[in-house]
Amino acid sequence: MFVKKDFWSLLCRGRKKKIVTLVLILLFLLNAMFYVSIELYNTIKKRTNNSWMDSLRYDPDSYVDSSGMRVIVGHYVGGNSGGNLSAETINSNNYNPIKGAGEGGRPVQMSQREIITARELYSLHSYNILVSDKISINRSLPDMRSESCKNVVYEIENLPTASVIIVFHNEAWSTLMRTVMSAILRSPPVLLKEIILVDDASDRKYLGKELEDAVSGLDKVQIIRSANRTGLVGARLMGARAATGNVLVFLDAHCEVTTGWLEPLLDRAGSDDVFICPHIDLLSDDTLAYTKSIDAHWGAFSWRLHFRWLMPSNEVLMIKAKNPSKSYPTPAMAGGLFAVRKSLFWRLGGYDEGMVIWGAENLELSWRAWQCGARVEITSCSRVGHIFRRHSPYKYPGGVAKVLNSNLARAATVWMDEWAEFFFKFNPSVGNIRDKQNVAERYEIRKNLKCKSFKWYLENVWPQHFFPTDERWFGRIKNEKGSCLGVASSTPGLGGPASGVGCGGDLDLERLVVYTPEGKIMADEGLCLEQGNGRAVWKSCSDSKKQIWEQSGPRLKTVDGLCLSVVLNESKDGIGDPLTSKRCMNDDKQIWHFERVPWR
Ligand code: LR7
Ligand code: MN
Repeated sequence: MFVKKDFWSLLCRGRKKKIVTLVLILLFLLNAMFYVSIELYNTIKKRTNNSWMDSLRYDPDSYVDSSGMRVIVGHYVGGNSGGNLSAETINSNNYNPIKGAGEGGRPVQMSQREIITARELYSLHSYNILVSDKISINRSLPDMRSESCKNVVYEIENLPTASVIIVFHNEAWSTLMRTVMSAILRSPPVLLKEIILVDDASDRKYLGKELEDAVSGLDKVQIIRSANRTGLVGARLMGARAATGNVLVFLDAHCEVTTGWLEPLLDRAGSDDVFICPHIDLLSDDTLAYTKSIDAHWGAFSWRLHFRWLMPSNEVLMIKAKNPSKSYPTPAMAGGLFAVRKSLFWRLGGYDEGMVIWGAENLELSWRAWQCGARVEITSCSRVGHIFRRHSPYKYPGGVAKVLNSNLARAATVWMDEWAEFFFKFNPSVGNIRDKQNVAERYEIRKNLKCKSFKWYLENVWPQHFFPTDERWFGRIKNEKGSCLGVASSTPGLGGPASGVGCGGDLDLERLVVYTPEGKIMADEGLCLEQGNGRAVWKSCSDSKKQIWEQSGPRLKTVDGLCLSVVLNESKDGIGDPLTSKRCMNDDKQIWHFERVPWR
């Protein structure tokens, strides 16, 4: 047997042994140094290649979809709230407005030196605080309303009054105050009953006395403080309990409202059982420029219950074209910006107090509203800018996943019926904790209000949805050659050219599709397989005939009678190879196997 001792005796004896050991150690050290320097070189190279904003901007959950619609993050990766910044930096307010900066909603440019500082400070709030601090809290903004909105005349004396509720946790002083000032400057005084700031246990020093001093001169503004970090639901409920106006108007703490924002909200909230949302424009996280967001959008959600902006239904597009100042329905709201009659808010059960910190309350509220007899709508006549952040800057006690999953589990359990089973089945990390949620009180609300089913919601509020149902086939569609239909993982939700993908397991949502009775092949994120010019593509589902695939034995035929085919390039199985429709032939590449997977 060859043991360690033999090895050494083979190599050397006595003094020689010491020399060999030394040489070995030296070699090891040299090797280690070599690797460290390679790593260092790579990091430096990476840094110089990407501009700093690029590296910060990357987020697989936010993208522009094929129709040009910006699909927004509904799912967060926690940030590092300041990283290595000193306590002094974190706790100080450096608001120092420069005359003219950001006026009219224009972008603020920085010098080379400022860019470096801005980069260091970015993680504090996940937006450019240096730029925010240069812009006056009273800055002017453009009027983004359509002409028809500007022409609507409201009888101010007949509108209900508003309590504006702004909750915050460690928000920047300048963005918070700009939210407040924009509301004061642009709301008819008779309609603005009060502005309630709810501090969700912030620990930044400048949000203490300095904030109190700032608002003490503003007679309608008050601050309520939560002793413990509760999250936005708990904080909003504190605000709602203190409110004395007729209508509750919620805003995030990094918004800026524009001319005429309040009247359409109050008009609609006052006259119907509706949660009415403004049209949300974009405040750049980099330059704080006010940018118009795409006109035709509504809110919905993906199979994993991530909030998404999508193209609205044709009916809604028609309403908008015919009467641009009319509010229109949306399956779900983004969550932060909306108005509702105080009495309706409480009658429908306020919020689920079991929801902590962040997330899922917007879906829960949207489902509850629709299923229990109210509506959720958007009015494009009320325009509010909001800073979209790519990362959450604050801490999630217990971890992001735990917080988000428990909120999602609560919402799904109470409102989604069979689709809760679908969600839990394919998201086992949430399914595993469903039984830990005590939602008895929320069930009670559903029962007492005689709320409708989730099936009703899907069929009536969002008939364009892309979820599986009992009438729709669900599973894997696998080519004879071995690859499956699915959206390539590098472009989830983005659409684009369709290729064969690896088939994955039964829980692999990326490789599972819905096949509807009318012949649409739907993937998650509202993508449908469409025959484009010379190539099949994944595109936002629409009424286009090019999205119809008729099943004919083991073949999938377009309306023109062509057969869906995988175009083998280098591979034998078609993984990564293009899909397109071709003249039907006796060819394995056109043979598809339908492997059903139970959806719940
Ligand atoms: O623990 C917390 N306590 C708080 O008070 C966590 C947050 N907050 C405050 C926070 O300071 C902010 O003012 O709650 C507000 C919302 O938090 P954001 O700005 O981090 O949320 P968001 O804008 O990224 O996320 C959207 O989805 C959330 C789901 O829980 C909320 O519903 C947000 O209000 C909502 N924002 C919008 O709808 C604005 C439009 C953007 C979109 C999509
Ligand atoms: Mn926000």
